Amino acid sequence: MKRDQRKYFLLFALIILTSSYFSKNASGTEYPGSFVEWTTTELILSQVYVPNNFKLVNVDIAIDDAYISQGDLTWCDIYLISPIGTYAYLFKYLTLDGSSFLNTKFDDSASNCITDGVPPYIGSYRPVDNFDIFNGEWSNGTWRMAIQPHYGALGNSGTISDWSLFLNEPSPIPNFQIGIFRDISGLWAIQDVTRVYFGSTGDEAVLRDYNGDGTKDIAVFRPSSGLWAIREVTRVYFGSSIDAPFPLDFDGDGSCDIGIFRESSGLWAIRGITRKYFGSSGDTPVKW
Ligand SMILES: [Ca+2]
Ligand SMILES: [Ca+2]
Ligand SMILES: [Ca+2]
Repeated sequence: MKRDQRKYFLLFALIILTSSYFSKNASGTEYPGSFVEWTTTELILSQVYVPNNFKLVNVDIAIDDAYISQGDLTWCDIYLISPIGTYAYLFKYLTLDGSSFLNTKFDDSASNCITDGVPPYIGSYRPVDNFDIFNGEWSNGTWRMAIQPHYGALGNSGTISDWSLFLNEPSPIPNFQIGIFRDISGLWAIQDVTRVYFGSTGDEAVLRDYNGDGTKDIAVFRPSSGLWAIREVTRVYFGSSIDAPFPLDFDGDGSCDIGIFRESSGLWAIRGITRKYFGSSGDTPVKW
């Protein structure tokens, strides 16, 4: 390759590498900002409207392409303003060098601050103010990126042709159903799942998956007789009125095993698996 060709090849490789690095590090939902251009020292506000509404847990900004007149990045402040007016500086004037940003991301979790970078600031950098100040606010509304050119710059002009806000919402809470067992009537009511009668007064609810089919089985332990009644699965006698039921998948085969803890002697008895002594009178069995 000729020298020029090699130069372009290396530049091309660098672009590929940085863009793949960048896309791997982008997180959250992207809200692209619009083209911004300025030619004076007036404050510029570039707006981006976020239609979704969620509680913020992470805010990042990407400026993929910006050019500011010769060397005038030094003479700019850029800050982000949330819909309710909270603001955080990406950087302040007299702290950066050069004229451009290229695939620059402002992210609190980056290891280097933007003021430690070199033009054109490729990669992820921490803003000078932490963006976590926005966390807990609602996302919906008009966000603004404020650009304040300062007097003293050579040209006081610039463009930001590609920038985006990235917002993360909290991870959804895993689905689970709540329910009750009313022993006086034997009612099981599991919200949005089922309503059945099984068991009677004095029974203890021991809802588990006893047959390993992935669905919990409605089940009771009757201390007066040591009965384990597992609906549509089995009925066995194991334990007595001095025992606390302690059903658990002790052997790890995916189905819950019938077991008891006898507090008076510290006996653990797991049906078909083991009997051992651990603990004594007054103790409560726990699962590690
Ligand atoms: Ca972040
Ligand atoms: Ca089951
Ligand atoms: Ca098991």
